[in-house]
Amino acid sequence: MASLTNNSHVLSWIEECKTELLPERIVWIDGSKSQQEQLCAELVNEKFFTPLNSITFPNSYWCCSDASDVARVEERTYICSKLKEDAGPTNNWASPDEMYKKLSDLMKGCMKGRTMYIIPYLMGPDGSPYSKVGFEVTDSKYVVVNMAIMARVGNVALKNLGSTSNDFVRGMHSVGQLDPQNRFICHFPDDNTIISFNSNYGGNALQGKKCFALRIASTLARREGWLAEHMFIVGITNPKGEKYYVCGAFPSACGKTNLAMLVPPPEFQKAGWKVETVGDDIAWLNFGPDGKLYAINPEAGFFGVAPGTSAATNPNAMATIRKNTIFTNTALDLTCMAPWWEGMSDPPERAFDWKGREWNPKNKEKAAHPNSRFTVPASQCPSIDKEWESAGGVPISAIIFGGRRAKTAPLVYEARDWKHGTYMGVTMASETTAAAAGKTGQLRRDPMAMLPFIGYHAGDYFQHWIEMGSRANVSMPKIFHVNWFRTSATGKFLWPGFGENIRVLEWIIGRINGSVGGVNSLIGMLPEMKDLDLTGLTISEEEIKELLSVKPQEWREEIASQEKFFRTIGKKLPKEIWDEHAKLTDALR
Ligand code: GTP
Ligand code: SPV
Ligand code: MN
Repeated sequence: MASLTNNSHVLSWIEECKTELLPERIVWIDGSKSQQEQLCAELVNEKFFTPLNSITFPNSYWCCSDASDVARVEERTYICSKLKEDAGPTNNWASPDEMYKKLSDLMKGCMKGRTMYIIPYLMGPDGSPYSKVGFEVTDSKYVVVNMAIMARVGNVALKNLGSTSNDFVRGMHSVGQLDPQNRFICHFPDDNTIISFNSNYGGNALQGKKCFALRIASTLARREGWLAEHMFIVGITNPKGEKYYVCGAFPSACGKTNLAMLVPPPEFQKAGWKVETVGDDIAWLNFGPDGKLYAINPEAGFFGVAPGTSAATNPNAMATIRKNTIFTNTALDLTCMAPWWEGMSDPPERAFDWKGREWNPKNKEKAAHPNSRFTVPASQCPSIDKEWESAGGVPISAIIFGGRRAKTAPLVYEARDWKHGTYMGVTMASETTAAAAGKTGQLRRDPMAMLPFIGYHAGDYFQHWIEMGSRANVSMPKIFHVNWFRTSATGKFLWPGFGENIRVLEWIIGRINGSVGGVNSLIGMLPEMKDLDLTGLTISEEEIKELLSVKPQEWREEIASQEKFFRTIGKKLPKEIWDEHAKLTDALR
């Protein structure tokens, strides 16, 4: 097949891939609708895709992955920088020479008899100075059709690269035999190269997402003076008609997609509150011409957690996924050929579970995998912001950190300044979820929700955050921390969450424009009960007090645990972070 570009850097790299992988056929992905439809039809013929009801879910498919290949694999994810010191204590490291050798031995000829698809892709809006180009060669049709939703693929990427530039990320991917023992997700930041093998799952295989837009991009961002972050981006309009764009870093499966599509309760809507979506997972933040921070969403689609998504919790997501959507590892409602998952609605009478087995409501096992996902174009979202593809990005007024914590962290609090806010991000902790392989519900440190995604030494990353603040000519966004997941003594969530989170966003906006009060606490500024609009909520005064409480004993345990974490970062932990830690320690004495 004729190549779609005459860029010699691209073509010579493709030749190397061919020589190494020995595919039988080459197909260039051009980004056309007809090619996408053709590939989906082939996946149906191969019985990998099941077409859904063509009236209620047109052009949508259900599929199941290999049962061992359902989440990101952090133990098998490597940062192969030249020096081990540059990968730091939070990443697995291997020397680039060794890892290239190991992978080339493993992958030699792995595409024999297979087709190699070449996916040129653009991360970021067409024509944006902040956008970047990557290529992924893959033998997975599933990866191709998902990448075509998640990124801007084909000719648009080639146009943005141009015919002479060598500035692109090189990505090689093969599903191999899906062998978990030889599964590798490897990043070579010194060469802008990604190689992943033996997985077909989202974050492992769709390289534009975590591999490029976070791990590789974070190394570029450090060098070039910007931030690549695991953040949603939303526009919030208040009753005065003022609009504020806000970013938020919550760990995997901790509520970014839900907040990005938030629908305020009716009274708030009537008053004029509105939330619009720019992105749900990744933000690239650059200083704009006026010195403020501007965010773009490098992605073009949502790869969202299915379980828990319903008309009550996230009506915008439910409306978004009614066409052109791929459902992976959900259940299939056989009565109407629609996807189904726990938390969506009453269980279907007859279904296939995520392993493709007959399932009915008497079955004790879950029908959908807890990390089952939908892949859908962002443009279909009813709440998509009109600026979501703006080349210059949207100006950011606040950054919100948020963890999943049963205790200790209050509903919301505000940092004193950028350094204190950076400390809040560095010391984030959250209970593990099904988005990564391993035990769930374990509290772990997850700085800036980036623990699995920082492409270099975490201490240097924290320093980079501090320096971004020092470099700013105008004031940096205010920083907040939220926790929707605090529980009562009986283990129930105290806060209703979802649409009701607008009440917390209202306080945050009020703090930005100076229209609402708060009270100083050990850990930062907190709202008092009177500062939050709680009308219409059935929640007791005791519960609110509990949600807003800062318990010195819990925070003493917290700082001891933070200190343990700081020791693992070692001497690269910025002095500013130690200083903030010392201030809190003193205050708790
Ligand atoms: P990734 O795509 O993995 O990065 O996840 P995410 O941060 O986008 O998380 P998402 O919004 O998909 O939410 C994950 C899970 O948390 C879902 O099961 C949601 O139903 C649940 N969740 C989201 N927001 C809230 C909330 O405000 N309160 C409660 N209790 N649960 C929530
Ligand atoms: C996450 O795990 O944070 C996700 C899904 O957003 S994945 O693309 O698999 O990384
Ligand atoms: Mn994510």
